[in-house]
Amino acid sequence: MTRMCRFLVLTLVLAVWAITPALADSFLVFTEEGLPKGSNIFTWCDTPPCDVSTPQECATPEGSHNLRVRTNVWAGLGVFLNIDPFNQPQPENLSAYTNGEVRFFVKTSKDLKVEMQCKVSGQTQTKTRFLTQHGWNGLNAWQEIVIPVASFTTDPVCLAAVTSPFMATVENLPFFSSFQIDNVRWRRANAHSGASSVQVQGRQLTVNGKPFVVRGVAYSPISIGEDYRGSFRDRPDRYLVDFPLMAARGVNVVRTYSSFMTTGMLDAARANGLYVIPNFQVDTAQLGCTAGKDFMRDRMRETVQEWKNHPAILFWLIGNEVNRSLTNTALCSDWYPQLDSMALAAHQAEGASFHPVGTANSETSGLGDICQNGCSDDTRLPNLNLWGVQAYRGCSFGTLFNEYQSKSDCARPLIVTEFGADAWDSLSGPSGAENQTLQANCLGQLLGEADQALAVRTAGGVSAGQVVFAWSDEWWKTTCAGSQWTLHDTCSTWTNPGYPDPAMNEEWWGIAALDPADPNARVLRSSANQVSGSWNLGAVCNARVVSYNKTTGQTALSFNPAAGSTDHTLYYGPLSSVSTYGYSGSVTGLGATGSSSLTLPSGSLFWVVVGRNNGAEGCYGKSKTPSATNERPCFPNAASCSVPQAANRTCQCP
Ligand SMILES: [Ca+2]
Ligand SMILES: [Ca+2]
Repeated sequence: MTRMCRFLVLTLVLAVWAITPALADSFLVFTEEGLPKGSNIFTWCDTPPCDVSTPQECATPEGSHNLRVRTNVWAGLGVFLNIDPFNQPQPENLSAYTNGEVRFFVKTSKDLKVEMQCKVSGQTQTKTRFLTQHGWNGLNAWQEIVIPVASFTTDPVCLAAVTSPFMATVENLPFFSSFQIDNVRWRRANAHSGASSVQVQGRQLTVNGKPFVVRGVAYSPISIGEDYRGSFRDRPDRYLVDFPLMAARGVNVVRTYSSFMTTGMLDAARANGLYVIPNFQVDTAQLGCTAGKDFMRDRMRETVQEWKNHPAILFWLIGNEVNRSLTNTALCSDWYPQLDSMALAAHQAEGASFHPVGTANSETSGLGDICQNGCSDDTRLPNLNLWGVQAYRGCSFGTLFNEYQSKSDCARPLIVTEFGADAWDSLSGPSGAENQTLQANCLGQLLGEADQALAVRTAGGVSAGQVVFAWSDEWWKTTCAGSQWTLHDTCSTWTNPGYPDPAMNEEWWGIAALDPADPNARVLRSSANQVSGSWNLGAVCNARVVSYNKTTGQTALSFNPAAGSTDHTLYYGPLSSVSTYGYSGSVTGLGATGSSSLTLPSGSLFWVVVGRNNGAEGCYGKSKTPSATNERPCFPNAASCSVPQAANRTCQCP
């Protein structure tokens, strides 16, 4: 689904409600996503109104817009935080950045005065530095400047009450000179360790050597009354509520829509057994010049360097539906070569153990943009490791997976990076109604098809996983007349005849609804049960011996794979111990297709087959003898499982 990234700046943004600022690894001051929540830009110059604008230029360090100041004699601007109803900035605690730095890009022919302000005991304090004190090369060309926060001040009281994190002023200019600023942020070093080893093997992924299937949700940490920019700051108010609920549904991956991350968010993901797929945003205006492409690649490399060592990182997704807005010529000559060079830069930034790199394409011409011969096939994109596709064909994927399989020079895994159905049925009653059953049935069909397309599940399967769109409703999204961020609008902005209700209701795609009475409440829809039924580890059903060679022990099994599994293990014991489940050994690595060959030890045995995913096991099946749980004990015994059992496993067989 297209994300609207409107560039909003120079407008007074009023805080809808106050959220305690959380400490993050970067505090974004001025980026392509605008300004911090509740902040605004103030300007000053010799002859107001000051000529301050945000021109769009290809050769811009971050995205395609920057801040430009033009003046006669002197002029400047600053970002001021938490503007109150009296147009006064209010303090923000940035003391976490005491040992950090203020980073920004500047293009100027004159030295600039760079300042920050804080408010201590009602008194404003201004701390001043000059570019020449921080390595400015004096050229009128984009240069990144790094000013240690400590060179402004080391006073903890001041840093706990920052009212302006960045001001820039030029003085005594000749006529009509200008300066430009971009990508201003406060940053502090973070230290991560224990990166997960993520590999592409054929059409599959492995994590730390084990088969891994992406069972993900699209996640935008945005509350009622906010727009997409809510994702550009640390949101413990959202993720500490959402992540445990996701994990309980069998979700193992969170797919985001920005490369903005915080250590707190990633730690919370890992604590809940989740991996994260950050999404580096691509501004297609930067594809128009070499400098723009270089800047884009530099920002990607920087993201990888900052976050590669965190164990929650699964892989890098570059671009969301970039193919949607480009002609085929531009795709083949500008975007795909750029994508490959960014993938290479990411690999080089990590060394031999790099995380995979993929992109998420929209189905603009079916799968025509993917593995296009002579344009985006494996030969042309040697550094791309996987493809993402966002598929909205209705309640069935139709021939999507076969189409991908039939492509030549296209051997990588496919991940459905978005799919789903909305929960608003415009055909219900005179004015439409929420229809959880419609959404749940549609999603259930899609989940089943996606599961069958998995390479771990079906011989010849092309898929390494899928991402449900979306975790929660987004009240900011429609742009119909009268729609508001504080309203759950039901208008439709596009039509898709593939669905039973062809009206696509952008604000209703969540498997969790939001509650206007409680910002921390999530109301799980029926569709969330479809997700847990498909993704939470289940039991193996209909296990049968297809063949058995008494002399060699060679055995062929068939079984219905456990829901949510990526692999299976067989546990056996002497038949004489069956009444006590006295296991004596195991055979691992049976795969997840439900068809396995293995060698059993000699003698009379009992055995069970158990599903496995991500280091956890599912149900061992139900005992014939009713007991407290009726679930067979784990290996080697109920008191100590050799592999932990998934908390939300199910034991049902149809
Ligand atoms: Ca609908
Ligand atoms: Ca709305």
